[in-house]
Amino acid sequence: MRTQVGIIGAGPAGLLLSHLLHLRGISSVVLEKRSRDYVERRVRAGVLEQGTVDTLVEAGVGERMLREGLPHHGIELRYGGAGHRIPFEKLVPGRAITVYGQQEVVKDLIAARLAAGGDVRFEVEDVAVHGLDPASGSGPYLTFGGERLDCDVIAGCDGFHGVSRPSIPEGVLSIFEREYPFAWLGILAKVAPSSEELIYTRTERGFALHSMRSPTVSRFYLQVPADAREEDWPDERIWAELKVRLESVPGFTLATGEIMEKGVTPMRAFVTEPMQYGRLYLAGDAAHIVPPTGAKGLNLAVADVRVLTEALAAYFADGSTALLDGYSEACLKRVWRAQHFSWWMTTLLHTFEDDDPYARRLQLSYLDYVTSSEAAATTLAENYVGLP
Ligand code: FAS
Ligand code: PHB
Repeated sequence: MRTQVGIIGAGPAGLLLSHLLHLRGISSVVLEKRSRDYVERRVRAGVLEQGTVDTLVEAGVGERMLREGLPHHGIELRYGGAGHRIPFEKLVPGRAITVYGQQEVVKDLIAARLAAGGDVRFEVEDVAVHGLDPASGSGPYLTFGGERLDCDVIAGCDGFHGVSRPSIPEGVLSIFEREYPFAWLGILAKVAPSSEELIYTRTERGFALHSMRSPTVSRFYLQVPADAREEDWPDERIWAELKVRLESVPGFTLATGEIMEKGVTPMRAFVTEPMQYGRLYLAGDAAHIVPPTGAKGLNLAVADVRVLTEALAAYFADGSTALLDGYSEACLKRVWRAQHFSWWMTTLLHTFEDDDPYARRLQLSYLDYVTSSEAAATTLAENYVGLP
């Protein structure tokens, strides 16, 4: 078999890349190790930047998102017994975020690819990358389940635990990473949101986030110890802790309901430089991870794919490699901005056990500044809705 672009992974990065390439008349094959049902049910991110919304709409896959997504024109920072709204409409007029579950984006993209006759293969086993070294003479190709797919280019969209990044020879990549001393327990609950807003809460007991997926489904996150396991958190304990942390302002009552899904996500930051080797290009979580406090993970994947699509379109149009050669540099500028913003939001709002009293006062002073200075609040707002 041969295709122009062999794509490993049917997450947001791989599926969007396949769709955008199709719109440019470029063929691809997507190889996914999990089942379609699994990837369509996997609950993860929920916040789409303005740029991501625009990309999906321009690519003709935004219709259901526009119908069912929840536009948000601000967020609330809650700490010290009070709530403070960060008003996007005032600070960054015309730009907002849309709450629309990542699994919904994945469903929309899979539907679009299959409707267009796209070649997306699920439950593919043992994908391996070959021929990256020009000296091999074979050109790049993928093997899987006893088959071989010859490609002009390979896109590694297989997430943090994928096979593409490890297929790059030792010594080529520089890795930058940070492990945080806590994790997030994510909860999906069949209960109406208790507020219109996303509420980021800092308390001495730890961080909590109130988000949502629809008028009847809420999404919550709790800062938990780095080694926490789901079984440590029965539903009663989850609701009790969410109440303590979120009901920290007068008049706010947290509605509870049936918990449909819970999962622990480690809090880590990771960047690989460069994001390419030979004719292999890494996009999304295969290349970088951010702590989800800044809601950047999914949006960075989309941004990488936009850059890669333009580079591949130029390459297949007339063989020019300038954009492909500059792929990493073009992506990493935005990646590092998102890394910093995600680190900034995480350190601003989480409780660090080894923080001394002085550090905690600094944190509270910074929160006072962000919620009282228009300049400081604009810094948060323009990064949160996504830089152009
Ligand atoms: P993905 O990991 O989504 O997709 C990679 C795909 O490749 C997967 O379908 C995988 O099955 C497949 N794959 C892996 N190895 C393979 C192989 N060897 N062969 C074939 N296929 C292979 N971001 C936020 O902004 N907010 C959040 O709240 C948030 N929560 C998260 C919770 C969890 C548990 C995780 C893991 C991530 C979370 N993220 C969050 C980040 C997340 O949304 C990612 O940024 C986003 O999924 C990136 O998309 P992809 O790069 O496509 O990677
Ligand atoms: C979510 O709704 O899943 C969500 C919202 C904001 C974040 C992270 C996740 O910062």
